[in-house]
Amino acid sequence: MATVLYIPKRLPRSVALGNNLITDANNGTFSDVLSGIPNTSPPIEPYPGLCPEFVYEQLAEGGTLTNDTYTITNTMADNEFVNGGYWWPAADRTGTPLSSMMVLHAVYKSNTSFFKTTVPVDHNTDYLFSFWALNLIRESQPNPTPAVFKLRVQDENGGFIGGDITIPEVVPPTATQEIWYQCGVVVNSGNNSQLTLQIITVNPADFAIDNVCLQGITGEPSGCLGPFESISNETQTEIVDLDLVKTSCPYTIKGKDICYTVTASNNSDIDIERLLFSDKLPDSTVYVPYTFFVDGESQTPMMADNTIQYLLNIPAGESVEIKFCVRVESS
Ligand SMILES: [Ca+2]
Repeated sequence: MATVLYIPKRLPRSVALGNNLITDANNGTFSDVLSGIPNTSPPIEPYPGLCPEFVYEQLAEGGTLTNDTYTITNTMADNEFVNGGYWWPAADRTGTPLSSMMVLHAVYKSNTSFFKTTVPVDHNTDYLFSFWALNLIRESQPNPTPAVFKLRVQDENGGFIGGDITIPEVVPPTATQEIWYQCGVVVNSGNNSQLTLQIITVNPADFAIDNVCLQGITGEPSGCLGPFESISNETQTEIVDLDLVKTSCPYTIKGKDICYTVTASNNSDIDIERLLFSDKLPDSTVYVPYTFFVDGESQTPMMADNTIQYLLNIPAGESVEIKFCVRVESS
């Protein structure tokens, strides 16, 4: 039987990051909007064109957002969503009312772009695109959903470069407190002198984002994209070295089920947390419920577009074994 080997996505272990090249939305910080006025937002869309696929809505004092809208505000606290226990109260990434954030009520709208910006770049250079995200939905709510993002890249002529790039970090609904997570992915500029970047929300979710950033990275040439450790400060990041090996076992085919074993090895000396395992299932197959195991423990993966997804924690130098089965659909 065929053994599928995934070529590991390798990035330098340690790289230096340049300045933020994004200038829209006040360098991706939203910090020039209504500083000092909590729980409200401007009556007029402050950054026209930034979020073309959602309707801008003013957040009035004590008010909430209607479906499929977004707003720019410095705090999300004293309103019906928060007071009703659906959303976390939240301040922007700086934790002060002196800067704002983008808040999206997107729980009824998935696979939609919500942040679009065009940035000048150097040719054939690796860039780290990153942003901070907070899942507004409390885990105690019915069907809390993780926020999952992709990055869409267009060249200077408007042509799309490859497919949407899944951002490895998934932002889960949280149980005891609101949490901002930094998310991002590395892209190479190729022969382009500018790139148009869009963040896509994949799952239905309500979330806030802040501090959107595109930074050149220097270090060993990688020319690729892949998982990396969240940045701990503005200038340095650690990037992990990860191997993925996937096999299908010829002895576990029962009827029309095919079972896979995936081993993810963390070859670095950094513990990996919340790494998104993502595997698109073969055509004409579906995931067999209750067959997903991580290191022998039954777990429930996420499914989107027939892609199986699960968040992994892999200590430094260790491996995690994932098993699951798919069923060939009868034609
Ligand atoms: Ca901000």
